[in-house]
Amino acid sequence: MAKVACPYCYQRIDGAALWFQCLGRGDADHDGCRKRVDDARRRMTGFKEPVLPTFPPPRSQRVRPVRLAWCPDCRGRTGVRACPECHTPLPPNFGDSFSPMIAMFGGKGTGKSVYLTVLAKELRSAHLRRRFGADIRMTGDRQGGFESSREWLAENVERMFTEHKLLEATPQSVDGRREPLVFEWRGERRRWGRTSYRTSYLSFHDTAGEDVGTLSGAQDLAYIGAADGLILLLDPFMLPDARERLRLPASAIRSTEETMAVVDRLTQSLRASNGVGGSDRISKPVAVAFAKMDAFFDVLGRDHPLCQEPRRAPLYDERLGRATHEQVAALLDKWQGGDIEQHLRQNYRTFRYFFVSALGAPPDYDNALVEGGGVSPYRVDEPLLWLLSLRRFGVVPCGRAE
Ligand SMILES: Nc1nc2c(ncn2[C@@H]2O[C@H](COP(=O)(O)OP(=O)(O)O)[C@@H](O)[C@H]2O)c(=O)[nH]1
Ligand SMILES: [Mg+2]
Ligand SMILES: [Zn+2]
Ligand SMILES: [Zn+2]
Repeated sequence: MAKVACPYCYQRIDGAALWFQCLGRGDADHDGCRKRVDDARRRMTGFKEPVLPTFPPPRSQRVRPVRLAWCPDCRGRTGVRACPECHTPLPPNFGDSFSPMIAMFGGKGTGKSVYLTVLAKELRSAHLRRRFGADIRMTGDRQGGFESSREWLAENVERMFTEHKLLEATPQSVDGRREPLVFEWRGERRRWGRTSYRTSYLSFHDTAGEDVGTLSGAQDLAYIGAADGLILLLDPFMLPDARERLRLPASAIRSTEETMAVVDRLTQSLRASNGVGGSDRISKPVAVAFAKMDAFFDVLGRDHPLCQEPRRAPLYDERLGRATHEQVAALLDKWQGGDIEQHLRQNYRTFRYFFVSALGAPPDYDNALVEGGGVSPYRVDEPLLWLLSLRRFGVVPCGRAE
């Protein structure tokens, strides 16, 4: 049976044997179940609120998949599916087919929280949905029990887009960890005159990044290991040659780890969690996104192709993507980042560079404020669109924009 990664706990689970979650309705003779804290869910995902109980599918499920089940305690009917490991409710259709998961990785101070806020806001806005005719949802938009991730996002958006303040450093989670933000992207795929639907899950786990330099925790390892594709966010300010060109204030330097060390940490995590030997290259595709690139607009000059916002077509523009990759590779080479390129080539079968800026302009680093015109994200969706356009995901069409 199809093993899929749970986007909440990152365990590989059998998509055909998902559990059910009681709706607490009971029947004519029984009171409905009540909510209580689920220890497995708390331990595995950090979710602490009381929730309705979950239960395994009836035995007949093994012979013929069922969509509905009756709660063994209150006899109420339910069609809500849940992860057998962490008991988190899963979106309808989860596990029906290949449900690849995409994850994000980066060192402390790289801009992960800022990037995640901006990307999540774009994913929730209408324009990506319209552009791709896709069904994109954040889990929790139609299910209860995800208030904490929604609140996290709403607070960050308010802070950055309205109050024009940068985020405080992500606090280290005290009791377990915070739940990831999970999006479901359902796209139409047309091949040989037939239309089918493909779904991918984006699970963004905003690490505090405190354990820089170490393989931080089993959870992080499981997260990286479960992902079918990755966005690796890198801080260009940690490339010494690039930093020198920019004359940045000291307050702009937020990372402590060399870019190469972050890349190497990802490689080691992937090798460890997936058992890829040293002589094989890693097959998971990695979108290598350089963040904060607004800092280079002036250095490169506005005529530089990287500084021009591409047209938005209803597909991932493969030709433009390749050109961007080459242009970033050339910059990296100029900034003595050749070891990064070499490492990626030696360790990964599929990777591509991206030039992104979540803020769209340099902030007031000293006062942690977004400058002037406010947040105007620059090419932040491209790493994700590339991954989703790869044949193995097939969620976003790939081609050439006219
Ligand atoms: N120039 C520029 N700086 C950014 C951008 N995003 C983040 N930063 C800077 O990086 C700092 C850390 O960002 P944050 O998202 O908190 O990093 P995290 O530790 O990876 O979560 C911010 O306070 C900003 O100074 C960006 O798009 N452009
Ligand atoms: Mg953070
Ligand atoms: Zn789970
Ligand atoms: Zn019940």
